[in-house]
Amino acid sequence: MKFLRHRIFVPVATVAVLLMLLGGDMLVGAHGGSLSLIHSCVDVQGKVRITDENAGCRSNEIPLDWPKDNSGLEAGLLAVENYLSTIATTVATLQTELAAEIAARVQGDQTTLASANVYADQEIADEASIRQQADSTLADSLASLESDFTSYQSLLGTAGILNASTNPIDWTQLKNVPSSVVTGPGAQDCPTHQYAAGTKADGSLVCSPFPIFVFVPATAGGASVPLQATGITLKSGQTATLTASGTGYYCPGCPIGPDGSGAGSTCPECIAPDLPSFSLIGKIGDGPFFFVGSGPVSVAGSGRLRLGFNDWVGTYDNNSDGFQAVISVK
Ligand SMILES: [Ca+2]
Repeated sequence: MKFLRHRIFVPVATVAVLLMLLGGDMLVGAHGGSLSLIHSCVDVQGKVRITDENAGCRSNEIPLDWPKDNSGLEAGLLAVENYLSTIATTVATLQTELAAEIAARVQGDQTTLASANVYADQEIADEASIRQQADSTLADSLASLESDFTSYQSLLGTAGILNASTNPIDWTQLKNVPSSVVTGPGAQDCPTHQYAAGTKADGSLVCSPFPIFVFVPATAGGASVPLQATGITLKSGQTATLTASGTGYYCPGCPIGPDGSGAGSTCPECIAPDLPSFSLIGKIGDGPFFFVGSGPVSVAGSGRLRLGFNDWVGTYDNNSDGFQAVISVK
């Protein structure tokens, strides 16, 4: 037995691992009942346990049988040794493969983690970039709004601007705007010999001494340009006195003064057929057109005073320049 222990000691140390790994179940077996053999079980430490012919080996043992005359015992031991050696080799291979698999998985996990970190970093960077862009856009919008607001504040604080026809703001669409801002101030609201030059945001008037100077473009009265507002709203009993000068063009290369074709002449094709062609004309409220020319001419009525150019209907688009009107109200 000393010899047997020595010969199988080395491999069984490894077999022990395999037995533990595999639970030893695969090596358990009965001895087949042959009475011509000596039956034994060899444990993982190389100890031989003689058994009867029908016994089974334990989970940590392998069966070993040899003839009762001991013939073939050496061959059997060699077979066991070879078998254990093979198992040891297999275990070593499995251990190597297991170590490689573990290393590969660790490497794979590290690679995946690194990729995830790179992806996450990129996502964070992208998100930060988007946020920065949004912040920048918002800042630009706020700056633009602030600029617009400053401009509107300036408009609100400037006399004569709120209800100007050139003002892009439609005050009639706004809430809490004083009615005088929307309709325009009346001349009667200012002291005698003064006119309402404009309205402040609080509805109070800005009054200025007459006369008022109003430029009337030669396009005023056509389909695309309304009659020129003067800012004057005449009340019954008031009289406006107008004079005018300057040169308008009723076509390219066609200059004309405020009298047009001359007092007393008519123009059936014009917007005011009974008045001289290409002359400065006026209207109070919804009343009829009246001739202004170079003036002076005094008119009375009730309503807004507006001025225009008496061109042929549909021929205003080729007009340019215009007349300077001077208006006083009493
Ligand atoms: Ca024309």
